[in-house]
Amino acid sequence: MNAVDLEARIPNNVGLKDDKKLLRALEQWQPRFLDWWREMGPSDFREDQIYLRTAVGVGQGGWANFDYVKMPDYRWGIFLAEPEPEKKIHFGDKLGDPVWDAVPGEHRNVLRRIIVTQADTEPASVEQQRLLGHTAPSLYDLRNVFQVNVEEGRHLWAMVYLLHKYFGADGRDEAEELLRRRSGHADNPRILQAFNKPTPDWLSFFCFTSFTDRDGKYQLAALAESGFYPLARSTQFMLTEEAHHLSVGENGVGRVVERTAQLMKEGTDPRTVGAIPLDIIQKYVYEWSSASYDLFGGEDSSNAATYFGAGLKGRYREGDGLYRDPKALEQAYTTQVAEGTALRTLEIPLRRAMNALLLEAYYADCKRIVDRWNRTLKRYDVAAEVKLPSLRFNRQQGIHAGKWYDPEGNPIAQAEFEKRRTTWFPSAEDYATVKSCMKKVYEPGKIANWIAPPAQGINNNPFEWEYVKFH
Ligand code: BYC
Ligand code: FE
Ligand code: FE
Repeated sequence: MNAVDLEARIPNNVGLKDDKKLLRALEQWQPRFLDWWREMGPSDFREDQIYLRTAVGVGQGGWANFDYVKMPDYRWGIFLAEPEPEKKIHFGDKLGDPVWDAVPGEHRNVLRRIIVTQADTEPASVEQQRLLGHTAPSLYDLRNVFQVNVEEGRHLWAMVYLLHKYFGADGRDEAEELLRRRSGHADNPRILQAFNKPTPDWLSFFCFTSFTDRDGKYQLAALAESGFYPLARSTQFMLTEEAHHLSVGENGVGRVVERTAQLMKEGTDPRTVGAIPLDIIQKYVYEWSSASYDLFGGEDSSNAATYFGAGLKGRYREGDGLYRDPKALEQAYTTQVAEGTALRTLEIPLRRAMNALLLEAYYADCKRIVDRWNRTLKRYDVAAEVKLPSLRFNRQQGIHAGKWYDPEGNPIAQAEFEKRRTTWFPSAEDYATVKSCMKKVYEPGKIANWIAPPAQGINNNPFEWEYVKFH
């Protein structure tokens, strides 16, 4: 294990100074990353002091060091979690072999592809959130979106390091492409669909960090099991940062729900006071959760079987001994799919169902946060609940793509789906309503009327703390 080198131009614990060729390549990529950040990162706010967390080490506490920084001066670094000695591959066909510290030739292409797909989501999310600073509901929230942005930038660094170090000229080309694709661009979009969706307002942002970042958690967790050890160690460290992004989402939607519930209890129509009615919150949840389900790929996937068999991508918490068959050759996964307007049972050999298993673990986690939002509604005596749609609802990938279901997962006719579309998804008018609520509040301790203050501030500071100091 290398010590953390914080003084280097690229802070790292991967011994960059001893690998001159790699160091030179990354130092050439660095100014292009900064150009991309200036062009596509948060618009404005470059000269402002943001109360940010920066990694200074990978040990306990080392990754949570807080200080005021100007975003372009943030120290994007390359950090791998500590290796375990004599680590073995713990699933798939290579079960029991030592983990790889180099890329096995036969898996080079698939591994590169997984890493590029993972990498691509990181800058994409920064691009999607680019304008949000201008409408932040409080300084606390403003600081949070910037924290998420700089860390997604660091996640890009984490993947670009792997591409440069292990994939030669191809890896360097991919690293360039990562700075060229653009979220939502007609000709050169980001790879996965949810990362091309506009995120025009803070309710979208909170839904994104609730549901889409949560896909990130589950994908990273699956990669943290990888037999390609540098990838596993890299994603293990990314997960420490990811927890904050998820709490921003879960608490963010929770605070919107709370404000709406307060108003409903008082008998005030949220629309009349610049807040967001519950039916619009529900539509956003339908929209972002179902778009995020698609990020798991198909439920029946030969790619997924290959990744698992090769020991590249495991199940959620595969290493914790939760599964009785580490080769996943014995069982089948049973699910249901529409046939006309009925459901029929479908059996998928377990290895091919790895995406479906990960999606189920993710779904249970989403259910937990929605239940929490519903407890808030109940606390304010609001009878209505927010519903998490079925995994079959509104899918563009996998076994349900091209089929039609209502949010409960009942098969319906396409015409019926189209007819009810505007009752399930935000309309132009709904977006306009939300947009009309988005007015910036930059005074410490003040907050917009559509959202409740957080229960806690950052790093034991109160909500009233000056999380952003404008220049
Ligand atoms: N959109 O066998 P299939 C995060 C393609 S988020 C477009 O069913 P597979 C973050 C697929 O590529 C986590 N295309 O699925 C969050 C394949 O193409 P080919 C990001 C899609 O391959 C917030 C075909 O359809 N990380 O970190 O097993 C902020 C059939 O695919 C989509 C990863 O995703 C889609 N939604 O699984 C910041 C991990 N789904 O081969 C960051 C790396 C599938 O026919 N990626 N396709 O040309 C993977 O492990 C896999 O690529 C996927 C897809 C899970 C995405
Ligand atoms: Fe990330
Ligand atoms: Fe994230």
